[in-house]
Amino acid sequence: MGLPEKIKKIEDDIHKTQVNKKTEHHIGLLRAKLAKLKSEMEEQQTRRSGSRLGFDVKKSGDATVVLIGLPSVGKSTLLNRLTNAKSKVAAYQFTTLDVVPGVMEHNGAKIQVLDLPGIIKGASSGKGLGKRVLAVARSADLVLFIVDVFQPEARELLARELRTTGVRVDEAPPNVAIEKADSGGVSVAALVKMTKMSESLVKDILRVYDINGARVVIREDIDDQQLVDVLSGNRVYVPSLTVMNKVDLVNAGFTSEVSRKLPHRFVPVSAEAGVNIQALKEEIYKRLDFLRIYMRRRTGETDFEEPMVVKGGATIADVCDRVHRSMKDEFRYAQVWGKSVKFGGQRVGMTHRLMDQDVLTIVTK
Ligand SMILES: Nc1nc2c(ncn2[C@@H]2O[C@H](COP(=O)(O)OP(=O)(O)OP(=O)(O)O)[C@@H](O)[C@H]2O)c(=O)[nH]1
Ligand SMILES: [Mg+2]
Repeated sequence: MGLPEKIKKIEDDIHKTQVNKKTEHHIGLLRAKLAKLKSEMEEQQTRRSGSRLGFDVKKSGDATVVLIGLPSVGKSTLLNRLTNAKSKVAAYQFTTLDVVPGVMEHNGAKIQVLDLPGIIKGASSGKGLGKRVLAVARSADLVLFIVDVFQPEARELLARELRTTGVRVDEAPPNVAIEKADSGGVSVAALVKMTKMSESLVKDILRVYDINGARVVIREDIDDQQLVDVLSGNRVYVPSLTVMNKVDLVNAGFTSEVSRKLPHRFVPVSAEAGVNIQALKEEIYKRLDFLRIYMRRRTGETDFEEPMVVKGGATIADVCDRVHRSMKDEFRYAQVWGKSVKFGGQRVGMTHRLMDQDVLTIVTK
């Protein structure tokens, strides 16, 4: 049996099985098998096509934001509003056929924004340019879902297509550690009460992934799909923001009515009329979770005029990389004043995580 037949068989099996307490284990296991076969097939296809997936675009700036939406929702119009770019805009679908980059400057950060072709249902399984578009989203720091005011429910479709390609939107990586061992079977240490899956299902799913010896430490109440995410090792976790475009076509009452019905918060804008663009820029900036780091020279003056903008979670090592290529080799220690340390001037090493508005001195050899 080839891969497609195996996949079909499991899908049918899942479909046939009624979901209840008794079948939970069975279904969880089938889902794990299905996920593994699908990624095998994915690998096979990429090998065959021989080409790299995605569009050729060089990352630049402090962070990269991608515009994901159905055709004609106004992605290109919005890119042109947010940045210096001039992406083609037209009233027919699939106007944009390639990635178009632009740069948005906000609060001292240079943010790369990528306009992309529209995607449709089935994009992740190869419809249109879908796969290539979704591949670009994998390397983004933020996904901007663009929806039309008349079709806001498209947000779910877009997130589902991303999910299928291994992108987890607004989720944190599961707090689970799997330490492989050569032998000794699988042991499970659950540090929280597990309500969504049993220990035996954890063990069986590990077996699907050919792991027969390991220590699994579970620090979060995960389900079988999250465990599969950990095992597959190629999931990416990206935050998102939803933008509702074309609000100029409706009245304010309509917009707030729509927003009440939606499970997600969104930013209403009119890309064409230029409504609420400044607020959107601010939201994008906030969602990217930037840190402003003020560098202090060894002589004692601090440059409060031009902070270095780095991504949230950045360490001293990340700052070193930004200052100079060989900085890390010359590094002795750093001193920090601000929220990330207990006292001002505290000495820290390369792995220290910085916080917004920290003042930093790097002492080199
Ligand atoms: N009324 C109104 N029309 C808009 C707005 N933004 C875009 N449009 C129009 O919607 C149509 C599609 O705009 P595009 O920016 O080309 O849409 P797109 O999402 O890039 O489309 P594709 O590249 O085909 O996926 C054009 O006719 C735009 O003028 C808006 O805020 N309000
Ligand atoms: Mg376009």
